[in-house]
Amino acid sequence: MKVAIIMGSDSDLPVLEPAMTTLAEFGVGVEVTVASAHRTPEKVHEFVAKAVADGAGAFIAAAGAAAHLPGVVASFTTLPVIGVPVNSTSLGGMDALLSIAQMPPGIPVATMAINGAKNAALFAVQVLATADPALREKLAEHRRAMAAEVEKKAAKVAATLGQ
Ligand code: RP5
Repeated sequence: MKVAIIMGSDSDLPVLEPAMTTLAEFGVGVEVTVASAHRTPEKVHEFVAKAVADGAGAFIAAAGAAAHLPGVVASFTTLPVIGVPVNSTSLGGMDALLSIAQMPPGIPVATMAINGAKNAALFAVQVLATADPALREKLAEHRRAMAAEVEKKAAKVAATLGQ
C-alpha cells in the first residue's frame, strides 16, 4: 500500500522531505503532488480520487496559512488524512495548525505538529501497519533503535560528567 502526499505549494516541499525519507526507510511507496484547496480545488479532487483508486492507504496533506487542504482532502475520502501545518507566514504556522486541528465535527484530520512531517510519515506507517505484520515489526525495530540512541546519549553524558 502507498501513502499519497499532497502539499499546497512547492514552497512546502522542504518541510515534507523528512516524510518522504521516512516512508522510503520503511519501504512504503508514495504518490506526491502539489495542489491547492484554494487555487486548484478540482485538481485536489482528482488527485484524491486517483490515489484512492490506485490503492493508497492514507493521505498526508500539508499546507500553510489558512490551511484548508487537509480538510478538503478528508472531505473527498474516508481514508485517514494526516495534516501537517506548515510554517509559511508571519504567524509561524499557528494559523495552519489551528486551521487543520479545528475541523468541525464529522470530517476529522489527524493533526501533527507544525512542520511535523516525520511524525506524519510514522503515523501513516502505523495506519498501514494495522493490516501489515511486517510493517509492524519494522515499527518495533525503529523504536528499539531510538531507545538504543537514547542509551548512547545517556552514556555520553555520564562520561562527560565523569560518572
Ligand atoms: C499555502 O500557502 C501553501 O501550502 C504554502 O504553505 C503557502 C504559501 O504558498 P506559495 O505562495 O509559496 O505558493 O497555500
